[in-house]
Amino acid sequence: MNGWGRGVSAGLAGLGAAETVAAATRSRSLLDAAGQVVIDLGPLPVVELTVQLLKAADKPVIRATVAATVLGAGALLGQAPRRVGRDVLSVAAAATAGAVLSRQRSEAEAGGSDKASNTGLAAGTGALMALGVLTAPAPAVVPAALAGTVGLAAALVGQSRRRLRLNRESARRVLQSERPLPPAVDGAEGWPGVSPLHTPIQDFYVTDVNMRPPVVDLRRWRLAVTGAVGNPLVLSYDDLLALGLVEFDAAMVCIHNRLGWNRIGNTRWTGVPLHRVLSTAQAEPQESFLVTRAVDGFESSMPLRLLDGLDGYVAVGMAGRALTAAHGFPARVFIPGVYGQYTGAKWLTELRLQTKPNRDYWLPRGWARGPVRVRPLSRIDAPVDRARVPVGQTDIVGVAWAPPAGVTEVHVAVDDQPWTSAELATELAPAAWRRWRTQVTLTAGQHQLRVRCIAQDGSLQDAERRPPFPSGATGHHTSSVTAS
Ligand SMILES: Nc1nc2c(c(=O)[nH]1)N[C@H]1C(S)=C(S)[C@@H](COP(=O)(O)O)O[C@H]1N2
Ligand SMILES: [Mo]
Repeated sequence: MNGWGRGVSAGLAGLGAAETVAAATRSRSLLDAAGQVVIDLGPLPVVELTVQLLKAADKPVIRATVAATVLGAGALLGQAPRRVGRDVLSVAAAATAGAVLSRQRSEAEAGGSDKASNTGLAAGTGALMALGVLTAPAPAVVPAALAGTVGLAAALVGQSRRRLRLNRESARRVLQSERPLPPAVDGAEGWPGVSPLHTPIQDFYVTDVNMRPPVVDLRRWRLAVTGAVGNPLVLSYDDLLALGLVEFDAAMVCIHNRLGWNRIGNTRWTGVPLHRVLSTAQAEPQESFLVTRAVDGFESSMPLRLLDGLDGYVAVGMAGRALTAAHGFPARVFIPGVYGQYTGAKWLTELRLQTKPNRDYWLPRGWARGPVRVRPLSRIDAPVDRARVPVGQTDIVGVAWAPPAGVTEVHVAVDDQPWTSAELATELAPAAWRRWRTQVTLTAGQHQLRVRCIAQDGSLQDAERRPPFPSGATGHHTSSVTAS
């Protein structure tokens, strides 16, 4: 066995031991802790590029990159000339890194142990194991690497299974609301290729700054309403639900949603109107900022007067079920019409009223102080880009959104021909997305289809192509098709 092989084996054995200890003490995976540092400290241009290139695969890729870095470091270490103390020093460095990682933004109250000492123990065990393999007699190296790989795989699978189970338990609860809405139909049920009116929860995009969603233990969870309130509250889940649940249809949009992307979902939400929570707490109207804080320390805030013009909710359900862990179980703040990163925290734990502007999670990372309003946008669902269609009549379908006011018109253009109006499905709610269809006649050859919408206030979808940073993507979504 050469030095490289021994080094990689040491890395595998160390990682395996560390993850096994982390899983056994129910604390955070070391790979995740390191990935969290990457997420929290990543400079804005790098984060933007990662989102653009990796879309929803960002977290697994970050995890794999961290693992590759550990193994690469092991390989270098393994073939480096041995000097007195080299192994001990590098292993001490690894353990220190582990201890530093353990001080990261934590998953407090996430239904697992979250002690820094556990992460330190895991890092230390991994480092010792790596040292053992670096210095062990040759016949022991391969078995150690194998054991490490098995331990690593088992620990990571075990972690996600546990989360999945807790997640399922939470999602089973069916929420009864005082204002049930009629079933969601808009007349576009028979339009081939159009997005479902309500996005199935398993297809609803997930965006957040956590390597894995915090899984909250409902028995320990509380929502605190603090700061400039006459009647500070500490609400259990049942206390919160007792304030009265309503249903509403609305699209949630991520500010990273590019033209044609799926970082938008439309569903039926269940929630407590924010004004009920705030008036129960006797929020003082002169106080100007409402800070929403999550169990993981994420914070997003807004001027209180925003709620004079927009309806806000402490949402507890999507599609008639309790929120899933990924979507913020047990509660999140949602203000339809405001982009996701400004709309409020998932895994909500505190509503705080304060006079001074807040240092939100995104602020030191280069984003403007919010809230940023959702820009009206539209999307062609079918025919998809590069599709082949028959010459003659072709149906075009899609969705358009302009929450909270709604969409009043959708226009489609072929190549540089004039815009024509599309047929709109029935409006489910102004804050929901609106399905549309039209029919065009295509001659043989390549054509570019283009869509835009008009919002309730008469404003036309912005034609200028802009990236998501800093205030949301604009431009026309297009689909290039070949008729033959
Ligand atoms: N606690 C917490 N809440 C959060 C975020 C987060 O990273 N942490 N991300 C925000 C962003 S950027 C978006 S787009 C929405 C996404 O909600 P979803 O994952 O349910 O679609 O949650 C928002 N709330
Ligand atoms: Mo987002």
